[in-house]
Amino acid sequence: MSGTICITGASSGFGESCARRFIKEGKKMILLARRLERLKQLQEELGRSDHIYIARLDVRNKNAVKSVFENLPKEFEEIELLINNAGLALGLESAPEANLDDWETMIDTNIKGLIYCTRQILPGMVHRKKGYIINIGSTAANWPYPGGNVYGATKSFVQQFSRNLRADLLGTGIRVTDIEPGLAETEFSIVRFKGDENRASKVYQGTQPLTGKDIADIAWWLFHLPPHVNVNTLEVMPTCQAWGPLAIERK
Ligand code: NDP
Ligand code: 8X3
Repeated sequence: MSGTICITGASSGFGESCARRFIKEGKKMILLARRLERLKQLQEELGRSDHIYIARLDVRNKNAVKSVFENLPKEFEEIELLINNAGLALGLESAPEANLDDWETMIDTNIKGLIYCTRQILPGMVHRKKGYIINIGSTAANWPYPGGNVYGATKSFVQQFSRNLRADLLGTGIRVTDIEPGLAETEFSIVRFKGDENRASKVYQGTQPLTGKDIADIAWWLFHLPPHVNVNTLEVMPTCQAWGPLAIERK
């Protein structure tokens, strides 16, 4: 089958699981992340090196994003599915104490990196009148929590950008979905807590969180829905997660 599947942030978590899920499609795949060694290992393990193009990419670097997509080998050029997954949370401090550099990194990665990749692949998709963009948002876009401040706000951007893409792409046949996962065990919390694995593991203690495979299965299912069906937003939590009451300050 023709068409290439491109996954950003494929070196761990959801992105890596999507690579493992989508390799079974027999399609070509582009796997991008900063940790090239991880991508090489994954490419070797998946055993289809002729089908998999890997490249080191920091999505925050606009010129690097342009260069990667403009210099793809010819046989990988026709991207049919872009999974905009690269992203991160940094810190859980409340706004007055949060690190401004962390805030900027989240904005640069989750918002700017995502729009750079999207803008780069859109003209080709529009030209071919075929394509699917799956953005990885978060429940944090919908449900504020203490310390979520800028992370949640970046995911609200992803949600609204996804909807606005739908508005702009009407008539092109291109589909857009924002998958919004809740608690999921990946390297997410290790990154959030800057390598503190003990603190990260406590986030999942006593729970059955979502896994990378769960999200990959959902992405795969979305991709295989008939072309006339567009799921706009798909919010998913583990069964062990739900909403709490609104917080009230009592004197
Ligand atoms: P992981 O930390 O396991 O994976 C994050 C991936 O993003 C890695 O492959 C990492 O690769 C990549 N990445 C981070 N920064 C950059 C960058 N500047 N350029 C390129 N790639 C980058 O976490 P998850 O799999 O959980 O996270 C994937 C997405 O899912 C994120 O957008 C996250 O916000 C979202 N999400 C996660 C949830 C969770 O609870 N786990 C829930 C809801 C959403 P590398 O470091 O090699 O560059
Ligand atoms: C990740 C889920 O609840 O840590 O997006 O924000 S949460």
